[in-house]
Amino acid sequence: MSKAGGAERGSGAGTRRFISGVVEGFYGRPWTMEQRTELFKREQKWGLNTYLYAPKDDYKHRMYWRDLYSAEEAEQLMALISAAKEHDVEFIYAISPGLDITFSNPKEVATLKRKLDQVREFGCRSFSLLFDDIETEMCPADKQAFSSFAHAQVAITNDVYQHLGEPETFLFCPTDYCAAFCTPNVSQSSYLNTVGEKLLPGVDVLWTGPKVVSHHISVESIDEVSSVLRRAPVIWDNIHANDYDPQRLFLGPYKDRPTELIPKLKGVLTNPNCEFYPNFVAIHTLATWCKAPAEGGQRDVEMSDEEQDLCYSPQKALTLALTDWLQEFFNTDHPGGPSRHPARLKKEASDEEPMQTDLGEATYVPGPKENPLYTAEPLTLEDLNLLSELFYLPYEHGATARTMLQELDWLKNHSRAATVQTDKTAEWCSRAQRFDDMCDAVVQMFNRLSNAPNRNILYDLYNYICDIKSGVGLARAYVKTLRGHGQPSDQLMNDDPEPWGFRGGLSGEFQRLLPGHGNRDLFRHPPMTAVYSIRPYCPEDKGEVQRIFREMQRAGEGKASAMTQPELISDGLSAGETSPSSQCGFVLEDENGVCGYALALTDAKPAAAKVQRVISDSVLKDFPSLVTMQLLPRVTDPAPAKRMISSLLSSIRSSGSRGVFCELRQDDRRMVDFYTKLGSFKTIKPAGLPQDVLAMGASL
Ligand code: GDL
Repeated sequence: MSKAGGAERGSGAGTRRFISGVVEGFYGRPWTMEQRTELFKREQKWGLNTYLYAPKDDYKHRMYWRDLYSAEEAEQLMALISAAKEHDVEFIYAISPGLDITFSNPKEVATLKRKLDQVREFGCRSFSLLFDDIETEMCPADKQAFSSFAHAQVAITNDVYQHLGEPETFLFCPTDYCAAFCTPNVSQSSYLNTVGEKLLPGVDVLWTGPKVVSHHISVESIDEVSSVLRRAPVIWDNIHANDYDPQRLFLGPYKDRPTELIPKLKGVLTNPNCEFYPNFVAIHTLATWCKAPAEGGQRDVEMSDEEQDLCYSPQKALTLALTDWLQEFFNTDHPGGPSRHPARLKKEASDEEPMQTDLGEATYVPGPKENPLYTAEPLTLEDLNLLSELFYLPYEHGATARTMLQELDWLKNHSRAATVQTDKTAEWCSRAQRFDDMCDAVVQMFNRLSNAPNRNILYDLYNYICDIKSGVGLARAYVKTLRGHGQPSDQLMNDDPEPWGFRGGLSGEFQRLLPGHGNRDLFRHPPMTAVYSIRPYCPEDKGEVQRIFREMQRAGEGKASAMTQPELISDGLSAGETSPSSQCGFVLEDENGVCGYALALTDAKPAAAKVQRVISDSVLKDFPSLVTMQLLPRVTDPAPAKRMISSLLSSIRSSGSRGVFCELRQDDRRMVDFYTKLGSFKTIKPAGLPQDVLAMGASL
């Protein structure tokens, strides 16, 4: 076999080769037989040597693991196994019996052996037993027969391994397959220690690193797990897996795994995106990583960043991958592609010569006063670079994505400069223009991708690029509104937005309701001085809320020219005389305790009556609910308060209310500013409002 640089070396075993390639191990729609065959071709071309067949939602791999393959399925599997052989790729057949197997029942063991015997008859010589993502509690029969879950799994694995004649490649995936799952930790995990001790030495163990989706995999972490397992692990890498979030796709390079790991591992298999075609980058860059010279240049111990890996540069590997991938987009050798390519691409289009279709007919040529034919601009390497940067890696956005987020954040925080002449106005305008240009590049990339001849790649990418185009469109419209250039249709906060103005569906709504929403965004705001948490208000908070209310009232009195401050409808709520409506209270805490609150009454009428305020029915019809919020001066960051009020507004909306209003003392600039900046609150002028009081309302 002609193996790549990384393929022949390995875990100190000398002659045993380094397993490198792909595990089809994700949840969701498995790849087709054609796609897998295509994968083998690519693996061979790029010097990868292994494919692990483990599609979670393939019936007979996991849920119905006992069922033998039908004649038709057998034929397909046999063809696949021979295709792998043809391309020098080792086909490993994995089975996941852990959902319901009774380990202690000999019939179950016999069924498992029978199933693997059948696959062996198809020509397969390498196997794997997977025990990931299963219940760890054993059934009573197994509890009686085995001293632990690890003992049960190891017994059946050793038995099957021997039954199959101790194949050269046999992989075991433990239930605790990453450090985060080990109790109390890797070295003291009794589960892993049992596996290390009892599993026959010819069986290799899969490991995903510190976490299920590991950001970094360090040499030390591999040394630690290898010593417990008593063998070098095979990494099952979920760095490019996207089956856990339908809005994400990973087109960044293989990264944050130092190449010094190579001699310490038995192999690396990547479990990539569910969509087959966009995995070009994931697999191509892994292949580049595997080829990194075994003995790189001298490393400077001070250099810890992965870019300092002298043997492998993620950025260079990415450029190599994207350059090759670009060619694929022009490939029409598949059903559904245009037949006239490349003649219809702009550059090649000729005005004079009628073009020939595959059928040899002359194509339509518009006359002088007729519509010109639609011409597609060809996709460029820059487009693919941008695409990769927008869909980079699970813990990192690409450079352009980071810049766009930073710029939008800056434009938002300095929006006053857009409407009022300040020393920042010129800078604001030029940065707004730059942001708009970046958004435009995303739209242009979308257009060129949508016109690319290879429809297979496009269709796999389509939902993602559509989503990012809309997301960027919203941001662009928002910047225009800040400038005062927005069209009514651009307004994000209008009363009746189209559904694409509030994105994310039900799952998005759940996320926005959770207090931690946004905390883990990869783009971080300038470091916060404090860590805040928001939690629902409970009756025990009454005293603290009262205290904050009084303190802020005193501060207001100090500022106000007149000693008496006008009474607000919400004062009774803040002072604890009235309780907030059910689910309509939140408190903000920092390390020193409660530092803010947001409370609401879904029906404002009784509270208004208490302070003898008559609010007209027409106002109450649009804004039936009342909110109040207060923060101690030590809360200088507006972000947690914004999250708190948006959680409160969501709760009020869930109660069926159409709108809310708040009353503010006119000299309370901080709160007036806060509500104004939220964007959703507008000043309203109900009759009978005391002179120094301002009311603001928001529709829900
Ligand atoms: C997992 C699953 C895998 C899934 C991945 C990402 C392993 C060993 N098992 O835990 O099937 O695709 O997470 O969601 O990684």
